[in-house]
Amino acid sequence: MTDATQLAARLDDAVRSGLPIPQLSLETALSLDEAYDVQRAGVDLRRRRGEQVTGVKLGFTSRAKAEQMGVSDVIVGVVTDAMEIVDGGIIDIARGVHPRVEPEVAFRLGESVDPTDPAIDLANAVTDVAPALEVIDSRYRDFRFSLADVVADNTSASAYVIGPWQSIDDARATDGLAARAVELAVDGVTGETGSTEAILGDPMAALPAIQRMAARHGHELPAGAVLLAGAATAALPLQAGTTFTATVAGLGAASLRVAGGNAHE
Ligand code: OOG
Ligand code: MG
Repeated sequence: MTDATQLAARLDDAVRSGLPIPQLSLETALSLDEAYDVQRAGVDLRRRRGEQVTGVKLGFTSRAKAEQMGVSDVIVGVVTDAMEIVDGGIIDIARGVHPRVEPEVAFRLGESVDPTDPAIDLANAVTDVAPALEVIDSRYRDFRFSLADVVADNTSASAYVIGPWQSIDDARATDGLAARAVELAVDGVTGETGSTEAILGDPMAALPAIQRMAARHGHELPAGAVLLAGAATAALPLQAGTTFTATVAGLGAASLRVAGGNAHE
């Protein structure tokens, strides 16, 4: 077994047990490229269990998020069908370590794209856009990590909810996607507010970033893939018995009901 496979197995055990582990970087010097190898090995484990990759996600596209977590670089991770929850669906937090939720913007690809092809502009392959919620759940104790740690941990990806899709052309025709108000509400009460501008100045800017990162780190971008552009506000801890709703002005809302007892940490 390679180191990457071993490290990925430790993270995968933490996902499945809900029990946090110490940061890998405390014991193993991990470069960013090695961290992406660990991420890939973890996704391979999921694939072998029958999960299918549904898309990719960007992390730390917003300054509020980067400051919340004390890091400064954009990162990319992978989402699978096992992480997808229908809009208005239920998540059981008893399964998680210390899950948090954040409001996002999601894109959908109408055709498959080779990110390494310099002639391709990923934005031209996007057909739809939607409001979304992402559940992040670091497998590290106290939700603390270095950039390499969080990359190895598949960027804390845990679950996601996509609200109603609408045509990207229609959505952009009315005022573009930048500077749209974003709200994360808890049982209908405003929790966090922000703007889509927090996502690299304009969520459309997430697309070249995804293309660049996917090319560099070997992520695939097939037709139908979901692209999560990153959070527009800081994340809130999931609480059992509550409903979280992300609303993006002009795009609508995505919501998630939280069931279960306490998370593990
Ligand atoms: C890493 C994931 C960051 C985002 O939208 O910025 C992320 C984390 O905060 O644990 O998903
Ligand atoms: Mg996110």
